[in-house]
Amino acid sequence: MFWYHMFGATVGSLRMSIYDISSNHITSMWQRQGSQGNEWHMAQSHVQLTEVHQILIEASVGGLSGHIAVDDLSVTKGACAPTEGICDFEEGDCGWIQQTDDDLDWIRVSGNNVQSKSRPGFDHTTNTTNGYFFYVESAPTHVQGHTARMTSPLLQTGDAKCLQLWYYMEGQGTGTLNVYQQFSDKDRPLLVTQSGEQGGLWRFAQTPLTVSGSNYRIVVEGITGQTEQGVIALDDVQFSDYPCTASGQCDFEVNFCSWMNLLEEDDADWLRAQAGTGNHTRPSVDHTTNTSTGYYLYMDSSVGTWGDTAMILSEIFTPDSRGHCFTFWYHMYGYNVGTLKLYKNNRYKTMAKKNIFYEYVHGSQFMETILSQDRP
Ligand SMILES: [Ca+2]
Ligand SMILES: [Ca+2]
Ligand SMILES: [Ca+2]
Ligand SMILES: [Ca+2]
Repeated sequence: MFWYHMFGATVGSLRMSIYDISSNHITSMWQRQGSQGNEWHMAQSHVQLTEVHQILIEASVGGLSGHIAVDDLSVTKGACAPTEGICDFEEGDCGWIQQTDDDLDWIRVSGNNVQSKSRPGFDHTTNTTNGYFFYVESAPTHVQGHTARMTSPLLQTGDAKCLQLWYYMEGQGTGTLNVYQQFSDKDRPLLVTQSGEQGGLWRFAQTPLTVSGSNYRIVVEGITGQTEQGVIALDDVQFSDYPCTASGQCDFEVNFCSWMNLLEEDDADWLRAQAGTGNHTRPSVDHTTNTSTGYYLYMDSSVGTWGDTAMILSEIFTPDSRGHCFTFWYHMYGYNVGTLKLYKNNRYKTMAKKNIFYEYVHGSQFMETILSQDRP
């Protein structure tokens, strides 16, 4: 276990590996890339090796701006203490049970023992090929519409207000992921549903849980699609005491909500920081609280080269016949400040094929726009 602090526009990456002394072999156990916020985070990894080994902590520099710090490293015997309310599937199935009245099972695997071509190479927790997740694979005896269901341990109504999870759906003809809240009295509302290819990255989903009624289990259902290439995977399921934030909404006071920095497609990261900690070109108060203690996201344009980009990506919004209104507040100030762009991205395509939806160059007033339908 150790604590780490990674912050900056071009912060680079941090990796923990196991070095097997006798075979000279290095195995990655945990990895983070890009800014992780201006705060300390804990990382832990359960290492089970029979050979004598050492732990390597490796930082690589991403550019001119940023730092990586580690502190309070410790090694204790036995498994890591579970974090309450979170199941990362690293130590086991967390008491989730495979159903037998269906066609297939969810299988707990790590990236390096999945055979299927379309697959998450990395899990979401550790970001390495050694981290575990659950997935449904329909090959080799593919039949469209076959289901795999697994259920959570029994939960007391009101224990959790929000269910958060990360899913991965990739491959031509990927099927459907459904998440239900199955009450003891047979009522079974559908909480989350996604179908088809979702762009080959871990996606965030969250849903409010009904807090009255009988006790319940969460049911996660994978349904195979048109072809055997499709894969559906699940990781980092969390039951939260706090209500879910509204879909797409974020004031950045606590974290990034469901927004995430892109790591491969751009040059730098958006940084989340307290207003009062900045230099003269950053706003001295945030918009939510109008105080210097409020938080916002910013891009540090004083580093890097002209034309560098930093992108954050939202969760997926389901089409609505009335459309969606997307509203945000922005502040652009300074000499040669650059450009702020808003894109509507078709989730079936890569970011390289994104459509420019709205572009604004300079100013600091309120901006409001209507997002059109995003049907495949
Ligand atoms: Ca995991
Ligand atoms: Ca089954
Ligand atoms: Ca704020
Ligand atoms: Ca980035």
